[in-house]
Amino acid sequence: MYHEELKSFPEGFLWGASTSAYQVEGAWNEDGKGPSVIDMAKYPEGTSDFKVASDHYHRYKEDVALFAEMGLKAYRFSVAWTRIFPQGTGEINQKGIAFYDSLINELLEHNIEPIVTIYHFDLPYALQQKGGWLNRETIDAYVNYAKTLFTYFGNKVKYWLTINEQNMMILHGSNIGVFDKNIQNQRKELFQQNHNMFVAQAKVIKMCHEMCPNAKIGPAPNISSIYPASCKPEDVLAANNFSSIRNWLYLDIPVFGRYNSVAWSYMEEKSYTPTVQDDDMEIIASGKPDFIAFNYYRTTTVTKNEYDNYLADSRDEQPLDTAESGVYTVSSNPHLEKTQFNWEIDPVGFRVTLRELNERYNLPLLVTENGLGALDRLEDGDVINDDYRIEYLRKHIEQARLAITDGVQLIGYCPWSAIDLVSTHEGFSKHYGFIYVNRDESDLKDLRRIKKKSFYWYKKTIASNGEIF
Ligand code: BGP
Repeated sequence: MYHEELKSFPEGFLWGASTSAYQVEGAWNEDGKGPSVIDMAKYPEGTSDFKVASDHYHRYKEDVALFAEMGLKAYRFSVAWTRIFPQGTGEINQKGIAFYDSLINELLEHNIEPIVTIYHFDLPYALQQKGGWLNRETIDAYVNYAKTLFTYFGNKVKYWLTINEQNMMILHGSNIGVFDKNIQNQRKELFQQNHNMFVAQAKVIKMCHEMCPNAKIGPAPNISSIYPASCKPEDVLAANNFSSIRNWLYLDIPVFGRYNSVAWSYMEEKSYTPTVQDDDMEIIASGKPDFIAFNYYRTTTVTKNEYDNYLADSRDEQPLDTAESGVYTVSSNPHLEKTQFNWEIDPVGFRVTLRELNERYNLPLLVTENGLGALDRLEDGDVINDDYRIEYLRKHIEQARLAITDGVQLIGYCPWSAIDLVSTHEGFSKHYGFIYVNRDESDLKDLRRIKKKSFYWYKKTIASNGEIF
């Protein structure tokens, strides 16, 4: 549909930007912080670790002032579980509480709405050593951790996100650094971890509603439309399979309180089904989200899987280059351009994804990530001409507006990332931010902040409520 008149972005639209704790904060072992799985993971040689990252832990006031200058209405960040509970559970580390309290206050003073992710990949290592999400004690630890956040920050934070990209952790966890290869290959155990996370999430949603009646809470998976590579019915079926396994499994559970039937039958066929305890489904059905947050970078195209017992999970291509025997094979889409990091660019797919989510769940939607990773170059005079990023974001915002005109209830847009940070698995040179941080993979230089061209562009976009491009 080519609308002649576009609806405006709604009043109070959450124009924001995102980060996550371990990718931006640094100070990995300061003020009592314990190690997380991310701190203990091995990353490709030559890429930065997460020890200093963007040093946001020490420079958050300067960063928030820049976010305010850009005009952000919202800032989506995560709390590092190991700052609050260094061992995942036990005694509260008051210095961790003090840091986030001060960050939240700083945001509120600048009229920036905090959107808080409770858990973004960085499970406490101490819990991982006791079996991680396979051990149901982790459910209790997560609930206790979330309860602590609600107790301390529940009167200030209106938007909470339960778990970032649970689907990517399950389908891609060893690349992210949340599981080692052994765990990643134990598919049955993996889906048990998945189930336990669903139970934990539902408990926390319910608790949030009880403890913070003025707040809203939702899950934050990575959702993207799945295209069949051709109109061959078998390819269409493969796309349908992968949609259920990659996307709907993660949203049917919180929204409808049940397992997606195609995903469940896939798990049965592969002998991956989790053990579901007596009252688990009741618990799951009792924690309904207020909105759906999701991260969108690109669509995925699949064909019928032709191979027997073929399972691939390559490191080279992102976000998922996976195939499963008789289910689907991810392939590339010849109609789409790619980023320098080989990710397909698909703004129209963004509109399609927004519509699909709207039709399926009929809930308000919040985009918690969308953006372009690139090898930005600092030019003379402290200039970064990231026109490619502006182009990417502009096209996605245009499609978001079309989706709003289509009737989608979109409440906010928080691109990745507010400021440069360490990529999940491709180091510091893969820049995403509106604000440049002067360092490279190994040389920390002066870590000074420099506004990119996209900073000024986004500022104008926000000021005009998405009208000026
Ligand atoms: C998402 C994660 C983010 C972020 C982003 C970009 O999957 O939620 O943490 O890293 O992807 O990915 P990458 O850093 O691999 O380019």
